Amino acid sequence: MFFKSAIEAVRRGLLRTASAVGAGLRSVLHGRRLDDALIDEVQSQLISADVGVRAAREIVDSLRTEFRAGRIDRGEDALEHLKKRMKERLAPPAGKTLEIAATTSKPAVVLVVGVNGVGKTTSVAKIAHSIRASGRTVLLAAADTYRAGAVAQLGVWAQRLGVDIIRGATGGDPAAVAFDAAEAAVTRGIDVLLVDTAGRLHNEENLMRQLIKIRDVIRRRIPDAPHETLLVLDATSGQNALVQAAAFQKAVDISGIFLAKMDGTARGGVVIAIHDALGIPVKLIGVGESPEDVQPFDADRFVDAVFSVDGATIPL
Ligand SMILES: Nc1nc2c(ncn2[C@@H]2O[C@H](COP(=O)(O)OP(=O)(O)O)[C@@H](O)[C@H]2O)c(=O)[nH]1
Ligand SMILES: [Mg+2]
Repeated sequence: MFFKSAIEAVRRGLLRTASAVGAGLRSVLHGRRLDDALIDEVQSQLISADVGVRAAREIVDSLRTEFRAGRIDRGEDALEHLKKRMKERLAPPAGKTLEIAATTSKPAVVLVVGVNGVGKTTSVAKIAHSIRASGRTVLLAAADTYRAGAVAQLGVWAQRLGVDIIRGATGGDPAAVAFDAAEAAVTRGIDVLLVDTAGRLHNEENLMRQLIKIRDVIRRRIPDAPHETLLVLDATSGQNALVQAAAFQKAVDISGIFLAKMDGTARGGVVIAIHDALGIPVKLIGVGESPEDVQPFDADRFVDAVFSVDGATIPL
């Protein structure tokens, strides 16, 4: 597989969500017989895990239908039904991996966008690490020239990971950095160019305009780029992530979501809300601060993990 992840990371990463959602539902349903009040409790559990009100209602409605039709009566069967419904809801377009895994064009370009502090730079490092681990070459472009320290932060990762980086001065033109990086990636025969960007400018309009400019400038050198435009969202920010996604989607075509900080939240159900509201696939999840702490998002595995009793039985 493209992204190798340690079993430990999976367990650790989804532990909070698993104990909140899985254990929560289990404690509500285990050994019980269904009734309307119990079904309402299931709905509250789902909403508090940030599954989203609409998704929670629809999932629970289907449970109620099964119950009223006499097809589901035991809590255990209700749990199985909930698992099945969640997996269905997360079926494609979620769960596809990065386009660059398949593309043959070289260099493949990944543009990474998102608001300040969501985890863009860390996610760039994680992707770089995975690509390196698969034996391909990486070049980083430090196109966040706005925030003091941002270029240096990516520089530290580049050094730690042993990959090259193209950078400009803080306050410099990020589009110029992106163009230089595209040029360098072509002439050096690099496999994958990862472009880190700013998350905040003087205002949102400026930010979006800058992202469009970065994209267009890369296209001058690599016409079919970017092959992937990844929006990084912070899983702990709950429904606010949806608002951000809508704004970025309007400006630049988002091809996938990198959902960072899944390890820091009991509300991993936001994956379902994002998938429902946006129809953009969640491709990767971040489960920690180290370069290894990344996993491809897989709907079945995610739901199984969330429902596992204590995180110890998460299947890989
Ligand atoms: N726990 C955890 N922390 C993360 C994850 N991704 C990023 N962070 C942390 O979030 C903070 C902001 O990350 P950064 O990459 O600088 O965000 P950026 O402003 O979007 O580039 C840093 O302290 C990171 O270590 C993650 O998946 N899990
Ligand atoms: Mg950054």
